[in-house]
Amino acid sequence: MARIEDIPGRARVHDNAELDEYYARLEKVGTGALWTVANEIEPWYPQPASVPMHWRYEVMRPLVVESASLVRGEEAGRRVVYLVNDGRRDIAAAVGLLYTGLQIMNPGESMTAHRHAASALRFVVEGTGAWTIVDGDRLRVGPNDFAITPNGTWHEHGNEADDNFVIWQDGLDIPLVNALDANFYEVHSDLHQVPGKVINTSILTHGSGVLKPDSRSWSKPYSPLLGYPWEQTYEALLNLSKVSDGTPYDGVIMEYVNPHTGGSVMPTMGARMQRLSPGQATLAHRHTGSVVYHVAKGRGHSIVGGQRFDWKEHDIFVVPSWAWHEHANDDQDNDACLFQFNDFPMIHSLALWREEGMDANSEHQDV
Ligand code: GTQ
Repeated sequence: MARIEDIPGRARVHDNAELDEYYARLEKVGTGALWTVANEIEPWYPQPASVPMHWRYEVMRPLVVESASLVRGEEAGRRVVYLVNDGRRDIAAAVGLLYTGLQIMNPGESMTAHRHAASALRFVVEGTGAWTIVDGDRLRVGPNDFAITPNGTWHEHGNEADDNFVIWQDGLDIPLVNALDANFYEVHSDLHQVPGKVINTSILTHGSGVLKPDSRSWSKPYSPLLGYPWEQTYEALLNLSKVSDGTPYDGVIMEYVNPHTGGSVMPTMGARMQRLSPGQATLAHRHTGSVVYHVAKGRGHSIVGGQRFDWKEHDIFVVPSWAWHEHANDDQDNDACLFQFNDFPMIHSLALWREEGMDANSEHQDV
């Protein structure tokens, strides 16, 4: 049944018996009449299948911990509880075309090396001892550190601690790469890489924050810096907070960058960290692009598409494309930090970015 919009310029053909019979003949030869679907496939504004969702860490954590004794990492490949958007069960997306999950590694455990066309990133939630090896570079990561595994890089990871497990959040563009029919997957022929002798080579080479090495040292389309430590990130936010309240919609927000170009860490996904000072509340805005948030620090709430999410440390919530959203730090004494990853680099590179903001005098957001 065509959705009729009785507006000049929109499809407004009323079906009748003659047309129905014509549509049946079109269908038989693998075709259709555009005017029966036009209003649906060309909406006035984005109509995400994804809905705003909030996953509480206190609910997820026991289930994630349970998986550590239910399945062996070696058999699971990676032991992950992934987050499913109610509107995107079909493609394993948390929002839009982004996948996310919580991965747990037992003390002393390691996973096998593999690579794929999808890009991956990690945000460490708890535990010491986590490491990854990305194209031979062994990287150590701790709580609130951010790390990347760009598409096509060999990667494997593990936990070298004796007494605690590691939980980190994975973020991947799997649904995107599958939607583009461009996914490939390979298991490393030796199951493991032989890492270089120096740990954190990429940080030592590219992570000074102010100096970049000789420009011929990097030519790949993603950041040469594989790890972004929390201490450096938080210090940058605190410093910026001394001179600015940030943007009206996000507070103090900074992007993790490719230090070689100043651009996003990977071509498909970007990541940011934002700081809301005690009691700070932002104005609502909306934009194209999908966002997965992780509460790195503090407690507060966000209103996303008219739904209120009261969040605290390690909760995850998502903002679908074009949904109004605003954030508030509900603690009057302590700051709050939200980590996010998003599909903005892709949206920008395809010239699809659009943004609208409420001004301070507007009524509260409508959906
Ligand atoms: O570590 O590359 O959560 O390939 C899901 C698929 C993590 C990974 C996931 C993956 C990975």
